[in-house]
Amino acid sequence: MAKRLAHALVHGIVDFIEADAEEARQQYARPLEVIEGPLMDGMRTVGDLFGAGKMFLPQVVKSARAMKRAVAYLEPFMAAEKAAGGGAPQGKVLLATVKGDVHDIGKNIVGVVLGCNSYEVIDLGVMVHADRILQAAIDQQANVVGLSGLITPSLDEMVFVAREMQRRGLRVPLLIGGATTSPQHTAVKCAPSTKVPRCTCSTRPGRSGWSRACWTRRAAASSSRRRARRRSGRAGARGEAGTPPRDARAGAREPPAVAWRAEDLPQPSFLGRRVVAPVPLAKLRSTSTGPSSSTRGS
Ligand code: B12
Repeated sequence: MAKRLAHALVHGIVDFIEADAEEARQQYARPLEVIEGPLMDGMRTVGDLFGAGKMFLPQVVKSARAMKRAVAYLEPFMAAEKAAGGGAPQGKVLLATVKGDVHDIGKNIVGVVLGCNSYEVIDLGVMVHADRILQAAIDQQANVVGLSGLITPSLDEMVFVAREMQRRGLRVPLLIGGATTSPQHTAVKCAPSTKVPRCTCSTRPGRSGWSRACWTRRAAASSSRRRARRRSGRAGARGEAGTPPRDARAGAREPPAVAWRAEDLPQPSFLGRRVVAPVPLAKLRSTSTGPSSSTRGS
């Protein structure tokens, strides 16, 4: 069954995806485990093939469609779990894929899981500017802001959103997620940019339990544990930091001594400006939007 699902995702075949998702659902304890298990594994394969140049964008679009169809099939089962469990409203979560990024499959899953855990979810969609995210969080009185992003430039955009939260005095927990995000990036780049009660990264909702840990009531309780972890310098590794790990902070105060004269420093091939011409505008644009083009702050 897992192989059939992976095959359907890789080849973008939707004909049997619902039947296979149903078979998987019966084998797993919870519908979310089907998403987190065989479906995510399938998408990882798609990502690897795409990364290796063995799949192309139109094919990945078809894969995304198949994945969305499988998730849509499983959604009512997750909703039924929620209905059976009841549960008091837990608060409002504002979700958005950050500016410049179109990936939304993961964010949508997060929204469904949160909804099933009695959160009210406001989903702003994809390619959302920081300003719109923050204004909506203020207007809607969100208890948590959740950012999704899968391409490298989104990492910088998330830092920007964190800084803007700080500048605008928005003090609600910030949840960060998406395939390229990491606890390390969140701890070292996002968390120090803002003083929100909690700044956490999660790429595995089912397993890391963020859906239970993100609301403000618990954020206060967890902050003392977080402080203790910060003191022990382990916070960065876990991605639950309000400040960077101890080593990074120590490094910021006391830069390491480098014996420049003794270092074997390579010489650049030239110094100064070099004009590269003619470069067609279209080529420049395609180069500058590529995922590896963002080096700001990394
Ligand atoms: C499907 C896909 C697409 C589809 C997206 C369709 C859609 N509607 O989402 C399409 C074809 C449009 C696409 C386009 C591009 N893609 Co793409 N894409 C993928 C692919 C194969 C799968 C992504 C996916 O849906 N995974 C399944 C979901 C469920 O996983 P997830 O998003 O990680 O979400 C989970 C967690 O991360 C977490 N999570 C996610 N969001 C959030 C938010 C919060 C708050 C929390 C708590 C948790 C959380 O929970 C989810 C469930 O567990 C990945 C490869 C990969 N392995 O990730 C490449 C990948 C992300 N894409 C990539 C690239 C390069 C691109 C393009 C730039 C290609 C191009 N040349 O145009 C464009 C980007 C355009 C843009 N400006 O955004 C690269 C990114 C590399 C990088 N580091 O920058 C990847 C990694 C592929 C690769 N190996 O090269 N892509």
